[in-house]
Amino acid sequence: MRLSLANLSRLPADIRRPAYDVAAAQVGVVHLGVGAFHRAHQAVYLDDCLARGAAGWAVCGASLRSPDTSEALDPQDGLYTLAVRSGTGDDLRVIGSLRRLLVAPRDPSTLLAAMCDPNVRIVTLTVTEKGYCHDPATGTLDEAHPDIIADLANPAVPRSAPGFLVEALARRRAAGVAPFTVLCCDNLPANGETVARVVARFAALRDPDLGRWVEAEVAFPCTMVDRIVPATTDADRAMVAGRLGMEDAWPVMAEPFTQWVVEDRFPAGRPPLEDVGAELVADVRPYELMKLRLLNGSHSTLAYLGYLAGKETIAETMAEPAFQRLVARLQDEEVTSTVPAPPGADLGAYKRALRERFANPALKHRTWQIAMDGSQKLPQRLLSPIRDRLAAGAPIGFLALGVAGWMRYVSGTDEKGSAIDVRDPLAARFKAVAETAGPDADRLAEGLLAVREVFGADLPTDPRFTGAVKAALGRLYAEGAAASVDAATRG
Ligand code: CS2
Repeated sequence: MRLSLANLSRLPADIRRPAYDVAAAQVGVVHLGVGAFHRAHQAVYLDDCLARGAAGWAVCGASLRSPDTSEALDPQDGLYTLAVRSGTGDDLRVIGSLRRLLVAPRDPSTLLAAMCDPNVRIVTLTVTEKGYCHDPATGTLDEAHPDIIADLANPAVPRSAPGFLVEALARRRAAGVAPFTVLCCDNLPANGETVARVVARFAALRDPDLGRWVEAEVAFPCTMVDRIVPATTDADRAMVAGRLGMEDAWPVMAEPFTQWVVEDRFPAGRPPLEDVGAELVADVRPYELMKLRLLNGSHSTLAYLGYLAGKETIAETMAEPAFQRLVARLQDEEVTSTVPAPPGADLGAYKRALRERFANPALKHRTWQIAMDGSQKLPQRLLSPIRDRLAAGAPIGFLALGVAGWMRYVSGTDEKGSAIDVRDPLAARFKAVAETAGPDADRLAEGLLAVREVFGADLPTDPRFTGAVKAALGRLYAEGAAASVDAATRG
């Protein structure tokens, strides 16, 4: 038996299910990048909106790459299970907001048609940092990106997120349909502004007039999204099937915590998100800095150094006293001074909660998963706070240790001499640098510091930064990650 609309009534009583007529819900949101994070975050808020009677805000979810999600969920009428995992057990709930699934590479025109539906008033995105085809150091469109070149040459059959957004916006404009609001839900700095810049530039390259129209007419509110969502494993699928008494080909696993802070700028209308726990604010920036720097900055630091120390998951890494000290000192002594507290927020409580969230043993969040795409993540997570600290003449030792951990990781060889499966759009360049440098820490650091897309033009010329990173990388090679973290956090 498989999860489906017809089988909903066969679920055991302890499994929550959509409290509304799923089949009657209308699509009002197209989502690009329908992966686990979207399904454990925005889709849940929208499921709650639907349950409160906002029937026009169901989701059509598209994948820009693999057909996996659609193949798993189509036979289930788009239904899937959200398992919320804490120390006290797993709370299971079936989500119904995903009413339609599309696979962009298979059928780009159907996705474009869905984006042009006048009932669709918001296009949300979780395509990961690299999905915007931008330069991470400057936040501008990477005009040499192969997908951007392809989408400019053939705009009616896009591949990239900017390509789909601009083609759909241009078609709506031509048809006299008001533009949708573009809601980026990825962990980019100033995510709405960054995506606005990238999309307007792409549009201008197609046609300067279209570029001006996008700038003037399309809203790109900023958001801060937060929920830890590890990749689903076969053991998770088996657990869910056992509880449901039926198969779910792709449930999603999440922590209890969830937060969505949204800039309230939706000219075409929006669902009543404030009724379902989201925070609608005028300025997302302080929330974003708090989250990107304290949560994601610590996460990346734990991921690289934890992986090198032989740790499979973040919770395992956080079980080590030295790593607990690292997170505490990184956050308290370096990062907090770069984070303006959002209105009413208590940063001390936020950090304590974060450390508990990282330590949640029910979440098997792999260090390897978080280590992915470091070139796209480092700038906003570690390098921006480093810039702020340097400008203030303040020490950066723990932040630099995180950067050195990344360097050691992307060298592609672990402390036992085994290969690391480095996933990153710039992985081939890192590999070439590592091959030239061999085991020489200074040469590796110099080669990687020259990657302008990550470090920009300023940091590689600041000896306070390069000195701290080289010293930390030298110790990582000499002593290993576990001993380096231990030594760096004592005293
Ligand atoms: C993580 C994030 O994979 C990563 O890079 O740091 O996915 C993190 O779990 C989320 O941003 C939490 O909201």
